[in-house]
Amino acid sequence: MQRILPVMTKMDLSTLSQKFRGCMLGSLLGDCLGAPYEGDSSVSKAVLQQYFDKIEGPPFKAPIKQYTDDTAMTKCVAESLIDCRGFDPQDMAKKFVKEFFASPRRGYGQNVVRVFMKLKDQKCEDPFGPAKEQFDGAGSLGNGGAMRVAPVALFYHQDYPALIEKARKSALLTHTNKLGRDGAILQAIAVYQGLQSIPSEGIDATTFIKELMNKMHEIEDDDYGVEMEECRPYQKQLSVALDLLDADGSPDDINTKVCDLLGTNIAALYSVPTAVFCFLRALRPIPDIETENPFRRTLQYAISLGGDTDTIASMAGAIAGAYYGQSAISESLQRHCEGHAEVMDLADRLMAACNKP
Ligand code: AR6
Ligand code: MG
Repeated sequence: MQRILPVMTKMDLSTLSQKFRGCMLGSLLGDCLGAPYEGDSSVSKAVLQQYFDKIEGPPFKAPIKQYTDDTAMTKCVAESLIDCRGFDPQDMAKKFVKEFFASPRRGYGQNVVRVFMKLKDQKCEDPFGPAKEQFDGAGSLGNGGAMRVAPVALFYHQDYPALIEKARKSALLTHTNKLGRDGAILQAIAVYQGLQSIPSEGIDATTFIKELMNKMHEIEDDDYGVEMEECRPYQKQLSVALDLLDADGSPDDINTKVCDLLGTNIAALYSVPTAVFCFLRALRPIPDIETENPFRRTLQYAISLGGDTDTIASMAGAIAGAYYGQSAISESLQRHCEGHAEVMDLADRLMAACNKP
């Protein structure tokens, strides 16, 4: 039976390096290539086919596709883990603040900006404080914690309990609502599972999701509050994803259900399970997406759903990249994206840092 490896087996270093690079590049490419379509209700598959064919085709001169807050913050997370040899909340908060004030127009969420301002005022003395005050104390439930968490999953891939704890804490710097926080944990686990799975052995999508549900069962508790229909919302959304993977119906009907039931918006609950679904659905061909390459298929499919295209494609790209590795990611696609050499270098340094005793 195809399987997810239950515990990290020793992977040879060149495979691991490919996967680190794949993850960081996947996250970047999803962000850069998805950003032009952010906010569209859905994107025509024909338009996207042309867009990807052109970018992947013979070199041509075109403005480079800029990355957004997703990558700006992912880079900070990676740099901080490298510099501090692990998670240091104050250092990470300082890097977020420095990056935001150096380049504020990257499409940050409307409210997270307040966290950066407060952190700046108090010189990051209490790095977890300002996030707790968001939304009158309810905390942000946006996908901003999840969109940047991939480097945490890479860095702590040899220590699963630490991976969970640091994913949680890295999210809490800006997102204290359980939904925002647990979305980051789910995304970190999905990257971890992608990293551990071997493409030549294949992935069974059902097993992958059930494994995520089991792991989220350990994370989710039942005090979400009365407004939640379900006590374990991420497990519920993952079970919806599981059903949709096998759903009968026309491609358009299924896509409508994916958008309606899984969601494509900036809430972590309605975007992280969607990203996981995109990765798993793209393991096999998708009607009207013409490519042999399942990494590209993942991004093309994620963007076609519309909504928060850059972040959903970035999260799906991070999982897919961690699974397929750098060699699956076309260099032409990379060349059109701002910062591609930089994130590859970050991937290498992240791997060197986490393998140091
Ligand atoms: N109650 C009501 N609305 C909320 C709540 C809440 N508790 N939490 C979040 N929102 P923010 P992010 C809504 O600012 O998560 C960018 O495109 C509210 O409308 O914490 O870092 C990024 O690339 C708020 O403005 O930012 C991400 O894709 C919005 O969610 C995305 O935005 C975003 O929450 C989320 O960024
Ligand atoms: Mg976004």
